[in-house]
Amino acid sequence: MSDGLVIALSGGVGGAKLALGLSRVLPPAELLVVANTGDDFEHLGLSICPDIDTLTYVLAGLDNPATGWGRRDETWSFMETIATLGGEDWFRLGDRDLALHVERTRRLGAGQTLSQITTDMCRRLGVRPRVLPMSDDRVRTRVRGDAGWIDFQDYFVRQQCRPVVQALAFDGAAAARPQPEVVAALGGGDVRAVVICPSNPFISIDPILAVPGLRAAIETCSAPVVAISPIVGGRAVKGPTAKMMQELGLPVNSATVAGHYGDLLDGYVVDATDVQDIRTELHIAPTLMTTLEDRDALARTVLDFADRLK
Ligand code: FO1
Repeated sequence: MSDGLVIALSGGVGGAKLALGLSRVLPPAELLVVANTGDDFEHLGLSICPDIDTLTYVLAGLDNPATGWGRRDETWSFMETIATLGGEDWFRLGDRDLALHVERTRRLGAGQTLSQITTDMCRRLGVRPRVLPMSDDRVRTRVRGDAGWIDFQDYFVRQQCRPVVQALAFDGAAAARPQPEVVAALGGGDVRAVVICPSNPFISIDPILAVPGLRAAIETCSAPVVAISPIVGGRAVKGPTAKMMQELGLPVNSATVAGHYGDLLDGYVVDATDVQDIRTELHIAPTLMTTLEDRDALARTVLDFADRLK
């Protein structure tokens, strides 16, 4: 008997860690991971989808533990060679990783959707839970910094998050159609929980919620919606979340993130080091995921908490 479907919204490295825990404690048919595609971009003529790929590699056990992105046992001949030719080498594409981008670009050109390609790549790499993009349409996160609007990967990788963030935009989101299987799953009667992974709310989760219909489908979904705070002890576990919150004039704590999600949440999991007065039903648990056991433990905690909220 199925306990119902868990639908997880995930961005980059932090989201993939919890998605891995969920994939290890749930049967594959009971997990659907919805990936942010706002970080996607075209580079060296290739379609790069960093958050889909991080999820795919992590769930396949092929991820690079040193970086959190890209593949393990990677070699860098392509990057070294392109640098000697005067090509762009600020965004590091490993040789093995490169094959995925080349093949995805070919298939997109041949008319396949990003969902079809992702599903097939996951199957070929041995990923059993469903991983789907938030939309098959183009959405691009843009960052307004000191020198005006720039593309997300320019901000994140090329400029190493140095620009002071004044605003964020998700180009194309207003016209994007939500991934149909995701909408159908959210509207289905057998959803156990919607889990908002401990990803950056502003750049990883907001693009998903900006796709017309997705936020409403989550709001009307009969299952509890549980988020995990990405803030531990007043700091972000990884990435620019804390810096970005400061620059946007927001206090760096879990309450700010809960307030940002607002009425969407039925429950919120926070670390004991970051408990504030929060309107949502709280569960206090260790949220730092260093080991594989931490990922499994947090996944179980989130599911138990969601089951109690039902
Ligand atoms: N992140 C970096 O900080 N530097 C890189 O050179 C880099 C290359 C890269 C290649 C493929 C891929 O799928 C991801 C890659 N990332 C890199 C990570 C990625 O840009 C960010 O972690 C996400 O967009 C944020 O979620």
